[in-house]
Amino acid sequence: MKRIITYGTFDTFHWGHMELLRRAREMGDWLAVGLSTDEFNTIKGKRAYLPYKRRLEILQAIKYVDLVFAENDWGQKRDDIIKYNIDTLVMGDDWQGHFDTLADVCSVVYLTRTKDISSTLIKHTLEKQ
Ligand code: C2G
Repeated sequence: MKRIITYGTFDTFHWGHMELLRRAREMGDWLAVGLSTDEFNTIKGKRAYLPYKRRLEILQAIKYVDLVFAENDWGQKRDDIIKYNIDTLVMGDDWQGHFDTLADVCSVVYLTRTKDISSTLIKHTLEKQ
């Protein structure tokens, strides 16, 4: 049973997020997602359009996702990987290299970001209306 983990805000859920989750899930048998809380987004300098509760409900409805838990800070990944007995951490390649320090507890894979879609683009389009 190959267990995969990934993290993110997943605001205004879109096919770029879906493609990341699909490819991550297809690398194994089980996928956990660390979902950034609203408080952690403040630390990340991000303001999500949707509150955590809504973003959680959306991710829980995605067939590629087996577990969603709160991501509260940058430093919890190592503990999460051990707690959930993770084989592979998967992130989009905008994070290329950022999590290589975790390579002693799991493999780390960066997948190509899906082009021409982002939560920022969606939010800007929404705000213009
Ligand atoms: N993503 C993607 N293609 C896009 C947009 C996003 O592949 N067009 C990927 C990102 O690379 C990331 C995941 O989808 O792996 C979630 O994206 P965000 O919600 O923007 O995540 P981020 O704010 O980068 O948070 O501790 C890690 C952070 O929580 C990651």
